[in-house]
Amino acid sequence: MKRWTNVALLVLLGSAFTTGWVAFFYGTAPSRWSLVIHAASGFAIVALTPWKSVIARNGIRRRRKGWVDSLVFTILVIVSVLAGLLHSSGLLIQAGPVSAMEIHVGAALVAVPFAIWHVIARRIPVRGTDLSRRSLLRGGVLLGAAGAAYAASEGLVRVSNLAGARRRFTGSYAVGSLHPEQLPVTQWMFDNVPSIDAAGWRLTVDVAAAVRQWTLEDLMKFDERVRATLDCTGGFYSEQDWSGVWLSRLLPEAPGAISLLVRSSTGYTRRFPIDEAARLLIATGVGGAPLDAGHGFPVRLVAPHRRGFWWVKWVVGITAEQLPSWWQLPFPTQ
Ligand code: HEM
Ligand code: HEM
Ligand SMILES: Nc1nc2c(c(=O)[nH]1)N[C@H]1C(S)=C(S)[C@@H](COP(=O)(O)O)O[C@H]1N2
Ligand SMILES: [Mo]
Repeated sequence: MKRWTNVALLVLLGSAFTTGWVAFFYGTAPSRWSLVIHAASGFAIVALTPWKSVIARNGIRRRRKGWVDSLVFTILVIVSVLAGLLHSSGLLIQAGPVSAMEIHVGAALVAVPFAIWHVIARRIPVRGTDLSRRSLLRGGVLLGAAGAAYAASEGLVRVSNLAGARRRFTGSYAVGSLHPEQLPVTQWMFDNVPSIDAAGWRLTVDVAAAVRQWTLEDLMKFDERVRATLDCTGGFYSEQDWSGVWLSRLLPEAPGAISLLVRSSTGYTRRFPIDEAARLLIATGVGGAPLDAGHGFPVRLVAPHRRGFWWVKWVVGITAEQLPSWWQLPFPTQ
């Protein structure tokens, strides 16, 4: 049971980590599916506590080199799981300046090097019997129990009418929908709000070497609108009425181009399939008023059905390229 427990934990940690990021990547149905697997993996990790405690107690008694690191690792996993449960139940969504979701993901990220070290330092040789009938059966029982516990917890959240009952399929909570003044200002990680002078600002659209520069005045002549939901991976969403111009209107024919690189004045970029241009709004306003600096003045991208990190703010450049849209890191690095 000892070997089996450790191997199961390895698989479950990998599953929770992967499905968490898959859920962040999509703003549509795959996000929900991956969160079901995610939550079940998390519950299964918790369910293994009685067995893992025995292993850990033995290890700690032996004071093996690095046992303190294993304790730090344990604390990080506990913090991450607790923050995940607080977020999902709605018992604690925000703790001062940070959200439970940020703590959840932050603790998981910090735990990664500890997890790698733990598995290498305490490595166990893989054996054929790890895939035996009995091992797989145990795995099935564990996942069944974890799935049932997850379903029960969701039921409990609804019956007790906790805030968690009102979260979106991505797990996010509503903030200030249709009240643009309540829309939070948030960055992916380290970006700073630039102050941009509208008079000198230009939007450079570069398609097959035909470069066109748009002024804010040019763009303000359009008044195309969309109601869209900005769903931040920090754990909130907000529906707003955006106005501006569909990106496709700014694009001349682009033979051979298959993606669009949208660039912020800060260097933050995201790449989109060129076919999506008719569904991407270059927004100059929200709720009938111009954008403010925090929300992307003079223009920002509105990418309905995509998570917030695709909604590039302070856009200065759009380039049509022959690179596939997946030719980028899955998440921004700034
Ligand atoms: C939720 C994830 C995990 C936590 C919180 C955790 C925690 C711990 C702790 C606190 C110890 C005792 C201190 C030490 O010996 O360093 C330990 C020992 C150990 N862990 Fe883990 N661990 C986890 C996952 C894993 C995984 C994925 C593996 C292997 C694939 C593993 C293999 C071991 C082994 C072999 C020992 C040594 C036991 C002994 O010396 O008797 N652990 N773990
Ligand atoms: C390996 C570490 C992780 C573990 C053990 C873990 C575990 C959990 C648990 C137990 C929950 C609560 C599930 C529920 O009651 O609905 C949860 C929620 C969540 N986790 Fe993780 N998680 C980990 C890492 C991550 C990462 C790296 C991300 C994102 C990149 C992430 C994203 C989420 C999201 C979005 C929710 C909210 C789901 C909802 O409210 O429906 N998690 N996680
Ligand atoms: N240039 C730039 N654009 C950005 C970000 C950023 O860090 N830099 N953060 C993104 C993220 S993660 C979100 S959720 C939204 C937040 O938009 P808001 O501040 O208008 O609510 O902007 C997106 N656009
Ligand atoms: Mo975000």
